[in-house]
Amino acid sequence: MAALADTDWFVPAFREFAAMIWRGFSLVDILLYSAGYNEGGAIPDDKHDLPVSVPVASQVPHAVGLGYASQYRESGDVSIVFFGDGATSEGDFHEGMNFAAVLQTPTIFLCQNNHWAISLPREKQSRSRTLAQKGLAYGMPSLQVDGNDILAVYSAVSEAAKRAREGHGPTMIECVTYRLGIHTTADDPSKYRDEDEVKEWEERDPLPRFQNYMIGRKLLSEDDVETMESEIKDEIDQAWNDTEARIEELPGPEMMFDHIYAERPPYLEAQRESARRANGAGR
Ligand SMILES: Cc1ncc(C[n+]2csc(CCOP(=O)(O)OP(=O)(O)O)c2C)c(N)n1
Ligand SMILES: [Mg+2]
Repeated sequence: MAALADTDWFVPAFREFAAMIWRGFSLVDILLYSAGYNEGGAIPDDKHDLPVSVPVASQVPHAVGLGYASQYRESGDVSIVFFGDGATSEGDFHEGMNFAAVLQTPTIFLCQNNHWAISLPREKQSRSRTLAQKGLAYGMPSLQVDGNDILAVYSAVSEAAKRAREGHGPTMIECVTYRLGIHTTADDPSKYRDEDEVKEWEERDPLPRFQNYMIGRKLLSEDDVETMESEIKDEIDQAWNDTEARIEELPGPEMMFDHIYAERPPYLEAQRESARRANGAGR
């Protein structure tokens, strides 16, 4: 996102928290959303950001539509959409890619190939030698970059954005990376993958790698790192305290019954009341 303008359209999947922080989302909103409160996912009207999209690849056509609108209105805005290796098997991905290439929309398709779609490994996801070649098949410039090299990704996105702004259409960028952590808090990767593979990729973790690069170039000192880490830790602790305070003020699980029926049928009203009481007792 650092390579793009605030007015460009940011279309995330569910793994873009760093990009969201860059775009100005507050930690409290991010934590609130992750704790199950939609209030944390609300986007102010003047922002060119879309909310988190959980249904895999469903965000791809949205980004293409935004690019198409930008082209039609000649606003000069680029749209960028994030998705995973698993998403490249979904219909929405293929429909979006084809539409973008045919209409030459200013759209960047940013694939985070982290080698896993929950428990499904990359080699069982697709027979294609690279994921980037799927973009070539649709007729758009496509490239594979080292996704753990921050500067390589920055450079690839900058070039794609320049092409899009000059009217040369979409680009697909496959960032080759690895999901070091668990997929979600309900996941146990030890059931399906080898610890040695994880260890190998830990060596290529983009954060220490970029930090070492900056220290080597004397752009950052060990002291700076220590100060920043302690400031960030405080910021996170504060954000979590603030999030808990916000949660206290919000309705509990009974809100799942809201916004479904204009007038709630009696049996849902009873369930809602029971959820409200159970939640109150838990607090
Ligand atoms: C349409 C749809 N099918 C299944 C799921 C369940 N699901 C959530 S994430 C995920 C895997 C996604 O893999 P990938 O696209 O590689 O993204 P990653 O999580 O690795 O970043 C699946 C199958 C979903 N959210 N949406
Ligand atoms: Mg993946």
